[in-house]
Amino acid sequence: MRALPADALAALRAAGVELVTDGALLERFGHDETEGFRFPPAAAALPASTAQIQATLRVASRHRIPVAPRGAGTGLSGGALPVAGGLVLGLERMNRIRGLDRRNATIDVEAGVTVAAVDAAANEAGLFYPPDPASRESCQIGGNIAEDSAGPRSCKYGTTRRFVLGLEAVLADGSLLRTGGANRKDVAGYNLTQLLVGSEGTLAVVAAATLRLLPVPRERLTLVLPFPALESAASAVEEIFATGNEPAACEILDHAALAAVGGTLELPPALAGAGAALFLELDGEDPDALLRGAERIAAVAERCDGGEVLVAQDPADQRRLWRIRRGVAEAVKHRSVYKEADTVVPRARLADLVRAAHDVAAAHGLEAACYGHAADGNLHVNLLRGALPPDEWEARRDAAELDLFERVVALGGSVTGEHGVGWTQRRFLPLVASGASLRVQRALKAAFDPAGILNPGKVFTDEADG
Ligand code: LAC
Ligand code: ZN
Repeated sequence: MRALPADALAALRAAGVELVTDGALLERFGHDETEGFRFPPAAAALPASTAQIQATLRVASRHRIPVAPRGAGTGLSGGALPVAGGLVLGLERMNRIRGLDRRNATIDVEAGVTVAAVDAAANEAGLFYPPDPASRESCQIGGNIAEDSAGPRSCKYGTTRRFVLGLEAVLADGSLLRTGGANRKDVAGYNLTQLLVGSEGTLAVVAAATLRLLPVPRERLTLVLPFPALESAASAVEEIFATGNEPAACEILDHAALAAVGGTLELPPALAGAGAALFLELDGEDPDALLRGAERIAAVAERCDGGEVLVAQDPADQRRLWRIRRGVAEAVKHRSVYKEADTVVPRARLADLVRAAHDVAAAHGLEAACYGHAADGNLHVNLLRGALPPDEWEARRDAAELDLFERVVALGGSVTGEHGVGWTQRRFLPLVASGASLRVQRALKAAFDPAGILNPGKVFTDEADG
C-alpha cells in the first residue's frame, strides 16, 4: 500500500487528528462485514470533532489522497472498504449525543453514536428511534445515514431517511455543509439532506444529524408462524397485507436460514423442522386490538398451510425470538463461504421472487439460504459455496447472481434493497439505472467532489478500482 506523504501526516497531526499508521493496528480498517475482502489503508484518521473532519479532508484534498469514510464497519456491500488505498476516515470518536429535544421529539447526535444508543437515549424520554438493522448494537448512525439502512421495523416506519431532518456534513474540500434542521417541513431549495442519505460516503462525510423520534408504542406482540415451504410463507405475507393488517415488522426465513441459525441458537420446536417461518411484530396502544390482529393473522396462516402460531407477550420472550431472526446473517456466514444478493421487488411479487431465487440457485447447482424483510419485498438471497472448489464456486456464483438480478429487474425490482451498491454490487447498477440517470448521478458526484477523493471505486464501475 502506497504510504501517505510525510507532510500530509504532519499536517493531520498538527490539526490534532488521531492517526493510526501501524500495519497491525490498521488491519481492522481494511475490512467490513462483506464476505472476505481485505484492503488495508495506508493510514486511518480518527477525528473527534467536525473541525477535525474538516481538517482531515482539507489535507486529503490538497494531496489528492483517497478517503474512505467508515462507521463501525458492519456494512454488507463493501462501502467502507478503502479499495483505492489512502486514508480511512473513521467516525468512531464522533460519539456524543448532543441533545434531545422532548418538545420537538428530535435528537442531535454525532455520526459515531451506535443506533442502539440513539434508541436508548430516546427511550429515556418515552420516545424511540424506529430503524433497527440487525447490527443495531454496534452499527453507527453515520453509516446508517450513508447507506439509508433499514431493519424489520421499516415495514411500518420506513427506512433511516424518514427520520433524518438535518445534517452537519463535510465536503471533500473540507467545507462545512449544513442541511435541513429541526423543522418538520422545509422546501427551501433542493433537498440536500435526502440526497446525502444513501449516498454511500461518495458525496460528503456526515459528522452529525438531527433525527426525528416517535412515542414508544405502549404494547408489542411478537408472532412466529411456521410454514411447510417458503412459497406458502410468501403467500401468507401477501394475504396478511391484503386483509388490512399493518404489522411493525414482517420477516421471512427459509429452511436453510432456519437450519443455519439453528446451528448457533436453540430454536422453538415448531421451527426446528419448518420449511420457512414468518416473524411478525405488532405494536400499538391497545393490547386487545393487538390480540385481535394476532387472531386475524393466525387465520391467514392457517389458510396458507401454516402450523401453530407462537405468540410472545413477555418482552424477554420477544427478545429471545427476535435474537433468532437477528442471528441469521452471522449464522449463514459461519456455515459457508457465501455471496449475498440483496434483492428487492414490489411486495406483491415476493412469491415470484422466492420462486426465482430457488430456480436460479438450482439452475446453477448452488445451495441458497433466503431470508429478509418480507414486508418490503426485500429478500437476502445468500448463495452458498458449500464444498465447491474455489474456481467452480466463483464461476457459478457470478453467473447465478447476474441471472438472479435480471429476473429481479424483470419483476420490477432492484439490485439492492438496503445494503447499498458499494463495492460489490457496482456491476449491477446499470440494470436499474438508465443512461440519463447515471449521467445525472455522475454530475452530482462531480459537483460535490470534483477531485474524486471521497470513497473512490464505489457505486459506479468506471472509477479507480484501486
Ligand atoms: C439482516 C441484514 C443482513 O436482514 O440486513 O439480517
Ligand atoms: Zn436485512
